[in-house]
Amino acid sequence: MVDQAFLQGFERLDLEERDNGVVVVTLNRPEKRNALDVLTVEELVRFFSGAHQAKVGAVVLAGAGDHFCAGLDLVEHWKADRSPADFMHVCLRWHEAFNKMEYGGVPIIAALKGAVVGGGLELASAAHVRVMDNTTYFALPEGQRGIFTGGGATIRVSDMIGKYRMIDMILTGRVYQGQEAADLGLAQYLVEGASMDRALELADKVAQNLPLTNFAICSAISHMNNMSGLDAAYAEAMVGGIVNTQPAARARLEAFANKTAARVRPNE
Ligand code: 1HE
Repeated sequence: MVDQAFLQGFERLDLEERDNGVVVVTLNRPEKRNALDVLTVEELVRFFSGAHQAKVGAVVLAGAGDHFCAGLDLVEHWKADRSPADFMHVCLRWHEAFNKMEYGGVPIIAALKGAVVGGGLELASAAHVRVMDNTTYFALPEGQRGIFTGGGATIRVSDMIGKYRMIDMILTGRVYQGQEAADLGLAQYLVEGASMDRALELADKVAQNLPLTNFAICSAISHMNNMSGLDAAYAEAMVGGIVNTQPAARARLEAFANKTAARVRPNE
């Protein structure tokens, strides 16, 4: 059961608890295409900093309306006429939110539709699983807007599609959609229906894994990717030592040994 007090008091995020501790987190400013203003980013920091402690089993991250997220709130940024130091601190709060997402240990499935652009793509890239549908399109319009990335695209988008494809996206404003986008790695799933339906199915499934196992998958792998191979192997042994001997796993292992657990079969 998710801590109910934790789910209260959010203005920009709509939070809805489902079965198995799944929480649907919806960016809720469709009239501005869910552009990321300061308050939204602060609420993302708050939610993802506390989600594990609050016993959130998995998150579906979505946007209200036709678009997932239009990126940085360009109007707020223009009106604020920020100094370099001010904007550096804005970016650091984005990183705080997105790092809490990637390293926080709670599985995040992004349900992508419509525009996933600029900071919206940076937000999506901090999720562990991305589901797109036929309305979804990806772009980095920063080059055309006279700005640069600031929310981790240089790291995570490069990681997903390769440095030179990311450079091309921001340099030329190239838009990716459909099968080509999925083939490049911008999403792991491309579905015919609504991305939300598949994201909910996936979240429900992963929320039934043991929480410590999910914590390791959604935290340790990212940390290990930042290490040398030698150090990552050592860290993997340590994490494996803890997770693979957890008492809660014994019943699952016993079910396999007793031939009552489901076997792994190819898809029909
Ligand atoms: C916004 C924003 C925004 C919409 N900041 N207000 N991101 C971009 O360059 C993408 C900018 N947005 C768009 O290209 C389009 O709005 C969309 C393709 C996402 C949607 O188009 P559409 O026709 O449905 O909506 P619209 O008429 O363009 O916008 C509707 C309203 O949302 C309008 O406000 P209104 O008060 O005039 O009704 C828009 O101003 C508002 N809106 N997008 C602020 N982004 C840490 S660095 C990250 C750097 C970046 O993210 S750069 C990429 C910025």
